[in-house]
Amino acid sequence: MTIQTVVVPDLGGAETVEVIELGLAPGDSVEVEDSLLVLESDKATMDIPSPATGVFTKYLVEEGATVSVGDPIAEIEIADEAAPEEPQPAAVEEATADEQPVEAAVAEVAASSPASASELMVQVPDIGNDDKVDVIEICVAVGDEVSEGDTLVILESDKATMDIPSTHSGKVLKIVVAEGDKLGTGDDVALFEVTSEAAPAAPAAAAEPVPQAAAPAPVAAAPVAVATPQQGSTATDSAKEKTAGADVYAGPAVRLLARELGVDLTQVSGTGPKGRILKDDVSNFVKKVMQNKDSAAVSTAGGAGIPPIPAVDFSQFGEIEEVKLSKIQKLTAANMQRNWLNIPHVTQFDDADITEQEDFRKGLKAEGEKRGVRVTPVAFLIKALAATLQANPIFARSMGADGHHVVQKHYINIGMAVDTPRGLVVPVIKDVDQKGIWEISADIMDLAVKARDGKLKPAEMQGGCFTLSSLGAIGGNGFTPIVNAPEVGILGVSKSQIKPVWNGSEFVPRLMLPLALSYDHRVINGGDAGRFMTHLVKLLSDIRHLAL
Ligand code: CAO
Repeated sequence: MTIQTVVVPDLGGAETVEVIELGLAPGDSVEVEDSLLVLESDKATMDIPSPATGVFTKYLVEEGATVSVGDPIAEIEIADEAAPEEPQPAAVEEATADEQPVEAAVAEVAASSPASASELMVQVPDIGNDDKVDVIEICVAVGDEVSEGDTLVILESDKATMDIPSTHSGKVLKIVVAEGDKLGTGDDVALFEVTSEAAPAAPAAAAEPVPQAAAPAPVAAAPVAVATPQQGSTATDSAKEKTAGADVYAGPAVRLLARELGVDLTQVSGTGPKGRILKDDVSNFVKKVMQNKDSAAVSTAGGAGIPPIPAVDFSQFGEIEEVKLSKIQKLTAANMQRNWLNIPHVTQFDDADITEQEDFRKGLKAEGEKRGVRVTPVAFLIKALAATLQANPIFARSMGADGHHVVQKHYINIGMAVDTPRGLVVPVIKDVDQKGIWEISADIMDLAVKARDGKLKPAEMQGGCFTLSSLGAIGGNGFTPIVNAPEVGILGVSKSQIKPVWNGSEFVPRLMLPLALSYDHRVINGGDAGRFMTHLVKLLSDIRHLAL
């Protein structure tokens, strides 16, 4: 085994840098290219990768120390066959001699292919890698005036994130790459109208050289640079808005982790020096998101820019206890929030005169007892809803997922909200249009019992076209139900009451049933809802129409 000392590599122009992150513990295994520590200048942050596979032994610096090129920073133990033949300093020299500031490389390549006397095509410099790498961010837009050194695009390989800076000041005429494209050394990036004094043919001196992500050297692999927030990024505000991620202050290892986990780094708060995002910040962000997802039912986190509801310590006001939510309650809360936020709701109200219907229903009591079926107003509501849906099929539609089409259902299945000790469930009565009041009443009883006993099968809660939520047995004058997406309509029914109704010559006592129809205004217009409600009220007020 050989102990190998890792030294600070060429810093691409910076004289000294600060040690800002020491992430390994003695005994940690490292693969070649794994990040050993992170250095930071006032322009860039650099992951220092391990030059070989082995075991990390110790750091030779402390966090916060200032180091310069050639300073020993860490030791790793590597198998003898993996040790480089050359002693380390030579290897470093070799590595740094091979390195070339990116800007100079860009200038050279660009100078070789000017598009016209004042136009310049900026190309990818030697990225020390034969493979093409991903364009992860475009940091400028056509028409932007950019200054020399501004980041044009950010490339990312599985080892490094690289800012490709502009070699000249000027105006962006054309961007010839898109996010997700793969680029290699010498590929075109953007066409410029050059306004800087330096002619394209004369490569500009590298004013702010950015260290190049070169191929790993035997001992001191080239650092990988990432712009700090203060760095050059002086592209126009419009470009910044489009590419907010370009302003994110994070090292390549963190960016890679974020990309692997699908984390948008602009959403992550950095806890490192100067707000730098650390791996822990990304992990904590993911944990928080997963916890919110898990308990989405009670999420108080703000979504879509909505400020979160502040957490309050209620115990300061008196005795409290935490009551766990059931799975159904959590699901219901998540679904309600989803439906409320996604659907533009409108609720329309009316009263149906059910005086005669109630007389008829009460007259069915004796036969119902013989049949073992209890007929409640809910059975008439469901029967009337089926006929109303047939007459107004727009309410049996669902919005297509792409927003470009709706789905028209040619079956009539009606969901019925059931209040249970574990929470709200919605079993579905199938093919209601083909059933009579007795059959519907039997279905209501059967499904309500199963719902309260927690014995509903998933298939019994699927396939609804429309939902009925009846609070009639409980009470209330009215409420605005939330649409049960992907359905587009729901009827809320409150408690019937005797009310004085003007019959043209006098007030007469009538049994009035309060109805509230909520609908998805993306699919249903007020006129559609008005026709639906009028039809329903007519059927409920004179159930003879149901037989027609
Ligand atoms: N007005 C006045 N009385 C009504 C009524 C109304 N709109 N609807 C039902 N009733 C009466 C019935 O006449 C019956 O009384 P009688 O036995 O004296 O005739 C009694 O209430 C029946 O109540 P029920 O609840 O046992 O049966 P139901 O068929 O009316 O309702 C069901 C079944 C499953 C819809 C209901 O039990 C239920 O769970 N409702 C709650 C739905 C809910 O929670 N909605 C909110 C969802 S959003 O949070």
